[in-house]
Amino acid sequence: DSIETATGDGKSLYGGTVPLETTLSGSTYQLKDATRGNTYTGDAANKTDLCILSICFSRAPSTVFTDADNHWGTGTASDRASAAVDAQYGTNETWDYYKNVHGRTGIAGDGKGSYNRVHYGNNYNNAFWDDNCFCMTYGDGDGTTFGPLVALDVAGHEMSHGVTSSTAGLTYSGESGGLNEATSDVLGTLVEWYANNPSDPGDYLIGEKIVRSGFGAAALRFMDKPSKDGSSADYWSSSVGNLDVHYSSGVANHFAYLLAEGSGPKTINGVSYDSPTHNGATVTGIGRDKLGKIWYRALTVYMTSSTNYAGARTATLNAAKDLYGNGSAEYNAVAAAWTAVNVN
Ligand code: ASN
Ligand code: ZN
Ligand code: CA
Repeated sequence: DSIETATGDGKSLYGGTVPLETTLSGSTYQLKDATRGNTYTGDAANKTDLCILSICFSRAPSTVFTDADNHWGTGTASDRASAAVDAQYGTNETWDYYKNVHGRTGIAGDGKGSYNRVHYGNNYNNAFWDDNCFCMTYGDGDGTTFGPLVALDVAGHEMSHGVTSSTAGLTYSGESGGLNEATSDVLGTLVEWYANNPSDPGDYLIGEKIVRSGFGAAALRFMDKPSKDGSSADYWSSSVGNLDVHYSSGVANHFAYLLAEGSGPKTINGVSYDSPTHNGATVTGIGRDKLGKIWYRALTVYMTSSTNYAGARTATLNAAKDLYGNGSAEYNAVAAAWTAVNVN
């Protein structure tokens, strides 16, 4: 059979109708993108992996989605292909963000694509990146607390765990674990902004598309004021490393928001933020693009597996020095934003 690349489209759950690069094999289209390292999306058929630590005795399938006319999904969860459209779109935007903004081709930077599995397990309320399969896995959610976990910021968050693994390798506990989680929140959020999708516009909320009324909050996490989730830290203290990594991340998420947008009230894309600061410090924002440049360089050049919050301050200052110069407005803003979250 002949194999060729084709351009189709899909009706997603969260991002409207999106373009998709697919593979025509004989007379059947596959949800597989040769322009992005053969990244594909498969159906896990509601099965789960059986793994103990990183050794897997069996794995849920990843049967590639196929379609007859290259128009994928219906935009509703009644159709198994719709979540697949979101997942494939999420890998596209994440691939494009890293390639076009940071010059990084693929999660590992080697041009290699990853793959996605959707419909993992039953009512599964999570999504995760796995370095071993170099793949993404998405649950459908239980419908009460979470819907299908295939939103753009979740895709960007999870795949950024793969980037962290192949660069700084931040250990997933203590302060380095918080920095690992924050790296995924910051870069996942920048993927969402990069995609510029009117159905899922950029914001500083994590998971706003996937939470349902039973969750009891508008999002999983809030970068402008992390304590809004009831558990995350707004400021560094000597005990922050004892928190779960999804809560110790708050300090760096807060830093990132302040560095991009500055302190004080602000409404962006219809969402209101009011970021507090330690001891009432003020920060003048330098914008999202420079935040991304500084964080990515800090992650890939200066951070190591054991970097803590004090080390993150130094790493981002070094990155800002390289990119914009010692004593530049950007360098000074990095210092001010860390001081504003009590990292001195
Ligand atoms: N969704 C979770 C996260 O990325 C799963 C995990 O890998 N810890 O933080
Ligand atoms: Zn994470
Ligand atoms: Ca978001």
